[in-house]
Amino acid sequence: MIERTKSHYEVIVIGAGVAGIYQIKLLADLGVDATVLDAAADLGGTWYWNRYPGARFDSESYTYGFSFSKELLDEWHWKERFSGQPENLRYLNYVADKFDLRKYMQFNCKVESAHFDEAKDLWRLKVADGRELTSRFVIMAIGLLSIPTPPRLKGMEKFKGRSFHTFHWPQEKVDLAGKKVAVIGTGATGIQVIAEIADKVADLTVFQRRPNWSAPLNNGPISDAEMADIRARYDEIFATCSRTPGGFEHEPDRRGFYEVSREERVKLWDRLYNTPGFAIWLRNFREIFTDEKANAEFSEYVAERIRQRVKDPVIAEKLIPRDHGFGVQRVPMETRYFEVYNRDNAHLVDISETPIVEVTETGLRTTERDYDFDIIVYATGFDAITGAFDHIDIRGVGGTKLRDKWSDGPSTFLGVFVHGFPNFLMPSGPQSGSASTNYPRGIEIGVGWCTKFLEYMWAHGYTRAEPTIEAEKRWTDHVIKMYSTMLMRKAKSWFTGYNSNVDGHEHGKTRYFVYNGGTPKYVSKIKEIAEHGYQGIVFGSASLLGQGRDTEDLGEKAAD
Ligand code: NA7
Repeated sequence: MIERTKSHYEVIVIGAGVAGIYQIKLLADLGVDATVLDAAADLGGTWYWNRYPGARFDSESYTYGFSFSKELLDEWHWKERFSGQPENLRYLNYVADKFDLRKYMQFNCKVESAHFDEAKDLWRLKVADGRELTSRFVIMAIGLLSIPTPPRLKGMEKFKGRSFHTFHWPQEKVDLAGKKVAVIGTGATGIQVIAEIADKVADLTVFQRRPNWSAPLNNGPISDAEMADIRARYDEIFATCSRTPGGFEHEPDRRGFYEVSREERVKLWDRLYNTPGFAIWLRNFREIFTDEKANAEFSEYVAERIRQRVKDPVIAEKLIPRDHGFGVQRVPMETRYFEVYNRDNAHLVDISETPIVEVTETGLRTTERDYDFDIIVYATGFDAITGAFDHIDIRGVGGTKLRDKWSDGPSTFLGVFVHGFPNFLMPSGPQSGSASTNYPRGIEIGVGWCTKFLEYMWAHGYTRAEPTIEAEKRWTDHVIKMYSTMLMRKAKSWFTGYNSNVDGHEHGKTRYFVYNGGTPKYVSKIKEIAEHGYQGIVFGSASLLGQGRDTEDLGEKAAD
């Protein structure tokens, strides 16, 4: 266990999830004096917190694991094509233990503030346990969806039963047998939890504000023989992931939507509906993402599938989205979700018609009636992407608060750096390609690149680095430009910063969170920047600290 009396490190990594684990592995390999701080009682990030029934990958398990160690790849047997939370957390623990990384980690360490000390080129961090730590560099590995947002309903504190956001699903077993349960929210999380618990509770009522497009996950076990085959093909699998836009094995159909007949299109969709994972989204025609008419035709195909699966036609229509087409929001993957509504113990309440008015001592009150429950589950999403940054008091040069700088949405250079916040790195930051891809595939790219960047700084004796405002503006403009052709730009989704439970995140104010250019394009851009001496970054050296700063601007080149 790490010495808690030590107060200075060369690098402090915030977050011990997938990104933090890989980041500390690379720093440990280099012998860098580094630590990882995490607010949780143990490692795992997303997979530590989200313990709700049904929590599992939508990424093929074997594309989600780390690729950096052949030995690890040979040792680990994924048991399911889309592995569940308990196994995923075991995996991350296995990795940390195998590479002896736990000794660099400090848990129950909530970072409350991080202020840059301009005189010393240092970050000063305050931890909730009262300690003050300093480091030359801070690496933000704080996750994309780590600030849960319960609804802001009147009377929530009055409820006498149990209630929790899915992110805070209790660690001990929750006895669902014989219970009357409410689930509010039908995003990726709600859809997973609803399908998993429907046959385990006495009575389930789903409160749906807007339905989501969703399609079968097509999960299944991975046998020993299949795992042996996957192991033999790992190089090929990761090579495919690195050339596809989303970091998956799924490649878009290269044929033009309008070049093939309707019959051909339906043939492809029939196949994709039964193909595992995001195939239905990412192996589809590319026009689905950009062309209203193509998107509408495919959405109607999926609507028909829903009608076929739900017996009550009135309920079926309520489960079909009307305000957005398929795939413009994050597509939840489901396992017999629609069949839940054929069960006698399951009920759907459309709260766009009869909104929830308040939480009562015994349940929920809508404009229509009262409902009694033993358990209320809030599957109401997250303050996505920038939320975790906003929850730390981060101040850069001149005391500027990151929260203020990003109040209308993030602006970054490469999704990695922020002007005015030197020595502050985000391996999967907003607007980075690393954040908008099969997460660990993006993480390995982002963390690897940031580590090389630090090595460059150490090799040159630099103690300070930040992007120019011009470089940041060019990158942010490039990110915004890429939204112009995407139907998703109009969506009411966390992709665009929408969250009705967070002030300022109402619909209509798009936040440019996501890099839409795909992994290969992102990688070629960040590689080029590195090969040209990190153009757009201003470096400084501490050698003259106190006697005036020695800075070196290595020139500029268009980021896009
Ligand atoms: P999402 O996708 O943001 O979904 C949240 C759901 O909760 C969605 O159906 C919302 O309805 C609903 N919601 C949110 N606030 C309320 C209130 N106040 N009242 C009623 N209903 C509400 O979050 P998830 O956790 O499902 O998924 C997040 C990501 O986790 C997912 O994309 C994966 O990457 C993993 P709305 O659509 O806003 O009307």
